[in-house]
Amino acid sequence: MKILVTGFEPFGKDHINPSEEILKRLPQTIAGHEIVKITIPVVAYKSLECIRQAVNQYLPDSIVCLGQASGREGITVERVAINVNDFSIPDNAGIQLCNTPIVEGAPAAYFSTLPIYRMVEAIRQKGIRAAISNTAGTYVCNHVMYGVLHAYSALGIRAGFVHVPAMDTQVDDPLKDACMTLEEMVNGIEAMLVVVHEKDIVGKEEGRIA
Ligand code: PCA
Repeated sequence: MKILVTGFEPFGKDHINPSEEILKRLPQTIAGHEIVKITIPVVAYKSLECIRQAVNQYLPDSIVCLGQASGREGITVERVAINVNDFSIPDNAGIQLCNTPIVEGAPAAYFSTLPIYRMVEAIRQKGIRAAISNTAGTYVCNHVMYGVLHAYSALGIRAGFVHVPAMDTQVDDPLKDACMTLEEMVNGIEAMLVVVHEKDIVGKEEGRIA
């Protein structure tokens, strides 16, 4: 299988984005899957246009988008994207969209089509903190997740979004503030990508891990 993995440029006050740093360190092949990596801008619609070009060029079987969520303790696999742009800060083009739909007239939300429970389990099996998240926010990460699911779900391309915490080098006090080392994140994301084309865990009590 071919997996397109995306990361973001830095945004806001940060000069580095762990999602982009992870991309640089991921191998070209993981458990037989070919990994195609692209960094996308933190800009509404332009981010989606970059993904569209990459999908046309590489024809991936799945799309896994990565982004930074400062304040979160672990790697969080997103369940759902909503059809709302409501940016708390301007994007990197200086535009701050407020209460607008991402795609006019399209459904209110899309669920990830990745095996999110299986992915969380795979990360935890490496001893790395991970959980399901029920909100990708209303900024560019949610925008990208929604746009990708809207564009590609019907074509049978699996897609979803995963947030990573701030890196230890980005926070004031790594012992107190929520963060992770880049090495831990890379190990977790690598373990997670192994299972992206597996079936999800459904309908059994012991499968409830989030
Ligand atoms: N995180 C932002 C956008 C880019 C990124 O890495 C978000 O959570 O929306």
